[in-house]
Amino acid sequence: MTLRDSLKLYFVMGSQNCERSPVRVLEDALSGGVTMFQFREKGNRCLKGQPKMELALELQQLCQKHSVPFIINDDVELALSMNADGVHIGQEDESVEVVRKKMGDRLLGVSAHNVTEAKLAVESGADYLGVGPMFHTTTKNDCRNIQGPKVIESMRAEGILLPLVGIGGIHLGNIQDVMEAGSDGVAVISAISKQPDQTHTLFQAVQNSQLKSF
Ligand code: FQP
Ligand code: MG
Repeated sequence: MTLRDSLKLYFVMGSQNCERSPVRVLEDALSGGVTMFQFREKGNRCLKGQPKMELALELQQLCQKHSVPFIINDDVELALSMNADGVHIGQEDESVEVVRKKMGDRLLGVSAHNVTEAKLAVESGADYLGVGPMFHTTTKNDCRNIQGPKVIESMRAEGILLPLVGIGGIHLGNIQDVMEAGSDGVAVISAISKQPDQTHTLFQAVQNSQLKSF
């Protein structure tokens, strides 16, 4: 599978996002067709230290069973120590160049909110971009202004060819708008963590809107 394929339905989650056991939530999500997973243990009621690492290891094993890339949010040291497939960092995290050196050939995702940030991330060695927030979201409390799918359109128009996913407030009803703007896939937290049994429906929606955009 190419990275573009892996980004189709990117599930981002930590224990703070789950109404039941995160292991069960991820199991259902993987069975439903999630193509990439990011462990984002962050915010209210999140785990730290040893319990965080133990959960990370358990979720990594599930991903390996399904041959789905396992990415860690923010925590580069944890990613290296457990040999994760990659990390995702944002504009407020360590610099892209430094993390690229630490990560070697592993995957490096970078958040970009506009064309300038996107170009800089590409030059600095990102493998893919997370672009958002696409829509209103209550999941991330320090979130930026809503960019809308148009920001993806403008990145493509400015010649950014790197694989990218939209994130932020994405659900069944707006997947098509994100895909038609030129996204390779969608990243979601709540749409799956609150309804893991809806995963396959979301996957179908990504697949269908992808066919239409060609
Ligand atoms: N895009 C993606 C994904 N994952 C993310 N975690 C973010 C964007 C946001 O550092 P950041 O990254 O701006 O905030 P936080 O560390 O709180 O998540 F690629 F999955 F689309
Ligand atoms: Mg971050």
